[in-house]
Amino acid sequence: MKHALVTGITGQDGAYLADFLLKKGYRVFGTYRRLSTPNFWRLQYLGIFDKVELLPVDLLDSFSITEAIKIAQPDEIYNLAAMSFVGASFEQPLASAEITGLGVVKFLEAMRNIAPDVRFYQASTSEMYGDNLFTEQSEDTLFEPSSPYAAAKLYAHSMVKIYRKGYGLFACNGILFNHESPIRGLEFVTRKITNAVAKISLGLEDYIELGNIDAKRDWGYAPEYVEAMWLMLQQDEPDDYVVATNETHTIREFLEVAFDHVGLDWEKYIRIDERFMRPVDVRYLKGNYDKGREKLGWEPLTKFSGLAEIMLKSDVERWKKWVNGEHFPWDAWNYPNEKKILSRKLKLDR
Ligand code: NAP
Ligand code: F7E
Repeated sequence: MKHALVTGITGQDGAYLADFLLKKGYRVFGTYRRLSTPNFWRLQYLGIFDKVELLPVDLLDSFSITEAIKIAQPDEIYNLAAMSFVGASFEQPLASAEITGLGVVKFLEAMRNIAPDVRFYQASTSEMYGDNLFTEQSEDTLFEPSSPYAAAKLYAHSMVKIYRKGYGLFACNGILFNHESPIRGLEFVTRKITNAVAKISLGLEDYIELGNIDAKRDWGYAPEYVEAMWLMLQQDEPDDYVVATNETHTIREFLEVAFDHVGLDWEKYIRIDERFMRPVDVRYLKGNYDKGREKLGWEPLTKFSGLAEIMLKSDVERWKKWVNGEHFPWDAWNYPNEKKILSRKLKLDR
């Protein structure tokens, strides 16, 4: 039986990947951070909490990484752990560098020393392209990061290539464009919108506050993207691949589609708030995944409006259950309104 070690198993991709690998017959080890309040709700939501084995790892602690590799004895490592919210990386640039950048090198070094035959997947990102282009992006496009998150990811991406070339490690970068789902974190714009639209449609909220709704993103469906991660590690040679849909849409369009599903006019429920604007934003992302299609045989099936529908239906269903007093593993009911969080942008109004 193959062993997989998945970092960040409590996150969106970690949970879907664990589910995918279990169905493929893997023994799945997942790393989690010790928190004062456990956050295994995604694993519970997918019904796999009892099927995975958990190991305590913090990417700030290289000994915990080495120990996890020794215990799990993996054939494949999927490094999905990161501080993944771009907005927060402007608030915590040093933590971004330490966790999202240096954390990856701790894995590569551990592999070089004690597990050189393990196959390694690194969660790279379309954010690395930055805000310099208005044409679609491929594996050959220049990177020009526009956030501490993207800069840290580009460092990690480069180190994966260096260890692959220099030490012969089987290490791949998946340059994934935005991918969403009903278990996406609530602060990301798609889920922020579907969660709020569900509440508005049930009379539980009045409006949504957003930042730059003209930004364009290439949004796909997360359960399909984790298969591409796995496919990369099944090839004869390690390489880097773009995973995307090759479509791009504004946040404005996402609002239209989401509100359409509940029969409301989006423009009546939106407030643009300067506090949700980023110091630098990425305005245009559209991924060319020709290489992945040809070499991995991977193709996205769920596109923009189908994705919005899946997310919205699920949020409406959950809030209806909540109104009826039902309890189940879910994040939104105890999530603080973002206005509660004071930060550089979201500071006190006086
Ligand atoms: P996510 O839901 O935010 O999950 C991130 C995971 O990383 C969580 O399990 C989190 O643990 C863990 N983590 C954070 N800091 C850590 C630390 N110091 N030590 C150990 N674990 C830590 O993100 P996602 O959407 O699943 O994304 C997975 C990966 O793909 C990330 O690396 C992200 O940057 C990258 N990526 C995502 C997208 C996308 O559109 N989703 C696109 C391209 C690349 P807690 O639960 O304890 O916080
Ligand atoms: O923002 C704009 C915001 O936070 C998308 C991560 O998974 O994908 C994700 O990063 C766009 C940006 O995702 C709000 O300014 C407007 O232009 O959903 P997001 P992201 O920054 O693209 C990449 C590929 C990753 O790798 C990351 O880990 O939406 N936007 N108003 C807003 N965004 C948020 N979050 N909240 C707003 O109110």
